[in-house]
Amino acid sequence: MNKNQIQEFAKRISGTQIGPANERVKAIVDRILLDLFVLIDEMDVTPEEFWSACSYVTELGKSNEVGLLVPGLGVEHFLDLRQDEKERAAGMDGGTPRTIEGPLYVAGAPVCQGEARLDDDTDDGEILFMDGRVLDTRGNPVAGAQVEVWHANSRGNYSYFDQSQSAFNLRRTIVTDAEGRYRFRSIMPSGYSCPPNGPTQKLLTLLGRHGHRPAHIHFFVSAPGYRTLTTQINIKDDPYVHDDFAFATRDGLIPEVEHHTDPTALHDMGVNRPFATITFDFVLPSA
Ligand code: MBD
Ligand code: FE
Repeated sequence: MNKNQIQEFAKRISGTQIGPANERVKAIVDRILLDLFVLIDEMDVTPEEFWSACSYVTELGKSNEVGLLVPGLGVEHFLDLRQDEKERAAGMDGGTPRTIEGPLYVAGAPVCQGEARLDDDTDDGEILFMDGRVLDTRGNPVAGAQVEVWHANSRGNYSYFDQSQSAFNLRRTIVTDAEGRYRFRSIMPSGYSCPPNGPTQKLLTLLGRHGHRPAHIHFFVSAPGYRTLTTQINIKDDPYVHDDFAFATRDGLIPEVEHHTDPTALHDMGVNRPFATITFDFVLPSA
């Protein structure tokens, strides 16, 4: 088929409207179909290939992995890059870099004032103490900000999705104190890997790719009058820190990690095994 015939065909499909449409939805669907027809034609996609792709999408949905493939294909990071660009153009940039939410947030975690313990004491991974402040772009503390934090356990699994963990394990909302401070005790996360037999890993393998993320901790940081920040920090020592299948690692999101083994340090922190510390401030631009 030539390009004209394909365009005429796409117009015919688009022209079958018999009542009011949602114009935005219609414009997007029309465009997707035109691009799909062109792709099928130019790449000579066979019916077998096409139906195999349909089965794949069905399997992706049934396995609840749409939200996993989207970051894996770089699409979620692409949305971040566009958001950054829009904010730069509007002169609303600055602050801690945003990065993808991913598919594993769960609303409704317990709310704590100033500090929290995130783990339920069943994980024997390295103890982690993290602290810092929420600041505005002038460096003033933001008191009463909400720091929502969630991360994987030492096996790389998230509570709720991993039913062997207690409810809201490694998930809390911490409200900053008068100096804008938050702090928590938890367990050092391990990196996440896509389910090895799931559809996301299946496609990644066809693309010659791995499905690993470096160890990371997610945050939503919000306060009235400020732009809500969705971000993550990455754990510096992780071999995948610059090789994330979800493309979420960014400069400014890889804090130093200190590992403490000295008995005096353990005693001072009231723990009986080695621990790590991370300090990280979040900077929120005004809304
Ligand atoms: C994760 O933990 C994650 O953060 C993303 C983006 C994708 C898969 C698992
Ligand atoms: Fe994650």
